[in-house]
Amino acid sequence: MMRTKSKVIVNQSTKNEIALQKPLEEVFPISISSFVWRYLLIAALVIMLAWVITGCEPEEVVPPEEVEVNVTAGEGYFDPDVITVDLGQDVTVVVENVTDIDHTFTIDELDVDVSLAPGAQEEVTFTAAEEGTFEFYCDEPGHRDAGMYGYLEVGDPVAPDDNDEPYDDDDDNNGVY
Ligand SMILES: [Cu+2]
Repeated sequence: MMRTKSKVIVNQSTKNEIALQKPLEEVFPISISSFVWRYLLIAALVIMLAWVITGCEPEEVVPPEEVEVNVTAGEGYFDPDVITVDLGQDVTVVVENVTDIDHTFTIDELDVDVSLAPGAQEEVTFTAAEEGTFEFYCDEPGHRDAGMYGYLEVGDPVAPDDNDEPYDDDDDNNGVY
């Protein structure tokens, strides 16, 4: 009883499909279905490709345009001794000399050269326009060797192999100068 009933429904829908397909094929002698489907498939592939490419791109990180860093110039050290900024940032370094002798805060590559009187606090602003690692140091005689140096890392940081090794370790005076 049930089997007979469902058989009738199947037969009816098959008849309906045939009835719908026939006029379309008559109006468009070249196969309309494969023609349309080809373009739909290409469109779908283009959309998927665009989606994949967009998805694979790293998310754009927009760093703040300006950054301020406080640095202490002490007896034989800068603190911090590594400053990390993003490429293109305008960097303001505020250096405080906490000793009773003269120091400088110098970065050769960026034309930064600030003199620091005893107890003085000075600030210098520059643009981190180039990616890389740049040494900052004190230009007073002997101070660089004594440990008054550090590194400004711009963009993708390339840390020196050993930050404890000064540029010239020949005369190790253990921070005394
Ligand atoms: Cu110094």
